[in-house]
Amino acid sequence: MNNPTEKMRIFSGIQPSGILTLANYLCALKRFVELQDAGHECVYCVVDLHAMTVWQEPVALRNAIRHAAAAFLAAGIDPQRSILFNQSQVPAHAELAWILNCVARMGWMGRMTQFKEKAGKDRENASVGLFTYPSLMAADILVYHATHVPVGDDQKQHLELTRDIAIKFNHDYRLDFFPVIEPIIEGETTRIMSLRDGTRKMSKSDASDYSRINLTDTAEQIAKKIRRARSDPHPLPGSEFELTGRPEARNLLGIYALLANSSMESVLDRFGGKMFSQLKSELTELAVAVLEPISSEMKRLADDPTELDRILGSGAERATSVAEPVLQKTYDIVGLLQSRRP
Ligand code: AQP
Repeated sequence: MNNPTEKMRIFSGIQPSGILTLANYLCALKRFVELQDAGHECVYCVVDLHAMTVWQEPVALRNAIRHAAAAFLAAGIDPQRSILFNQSQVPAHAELAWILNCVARMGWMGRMTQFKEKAGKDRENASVGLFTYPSLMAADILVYHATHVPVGDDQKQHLELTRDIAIKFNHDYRLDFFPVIEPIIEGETTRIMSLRDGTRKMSKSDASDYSRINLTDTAEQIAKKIRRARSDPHPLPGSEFELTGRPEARNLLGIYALLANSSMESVLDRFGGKMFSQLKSELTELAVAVLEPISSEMKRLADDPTELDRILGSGAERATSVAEPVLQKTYDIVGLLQSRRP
């Protein structure tokens, strides 16, 4: 648990690789808002360059960038208090990523499970960007000298790699320049699983729309998806021990706990011995109540793309003013000549 009085500089991002999901909300956006509201200095980014590591149709990508920005705002990110922008508007990310590519080792990248999962069996055909994705992620964080990074559990390995890159850079150049970041992966449920398979993570790019709840889903769509969510034939478990080997039960109960801001223990107490149908009906009611204000605000914001672009542009200017001096100092440390830059 973090010390609430400690001043932290937070960085995190979300890829505009599709419509944001309930998992993005519960394990990322909701936490981002809590950290902002706790008074920390927060930099939040729509990581559009990361989304490009797999093919994106250009018009759809542009829409998805605005849609993701709308999701941040609708969830409660205040662009006055937090810096909110899209990554490609701040070139320092890609520039630092090149330097960090030269620090990171092939072996480190080769061990990344996200690359293995996304590249699948056809690894020869995966983009080089997908392979070097973690260096860009390290640059996103380190270019702000961020100290803490809130993410879902699926990003833990990439954050460990960010630490390794920072440590190696500091060691190679005999300086204490990049902070060794701390991940913020807190709570009892840090990974939300697919509604169709409790052993696979809920993902916005999953081929099946029934595997996830999108932040833009209507009440009817949410109800239908939860009704169809995979379950098992037994009554719901009443203790943490009984959850073993019941991934679908664990997932739905975990989602309920996060939406209700309650502990897993109290949710197990409430539903232990009951049928899945009861959990599904109460979960639907709760999910609709939490998501409805967010989706209607997203809809309202989406109707004004000029305002969204203005917010992202002004966030990018603020982000640049933090990132550029760090990049310049990095160029200086590694011995690059920058006579034309102020
Ligand atoms: N299923 C999940 N459970 C917990 N956290 C999750 N996050 C995403 N899915 C889950 C968290 O959301 C933040 C943004 O993730 P991202 O969109 O940048 O990348 P991702 O983790 O690869 O998410 P997706 O939905 O699976 O995207 P695609 O399908 O494009 O690969 C991160 O903090 C992540 O941990």
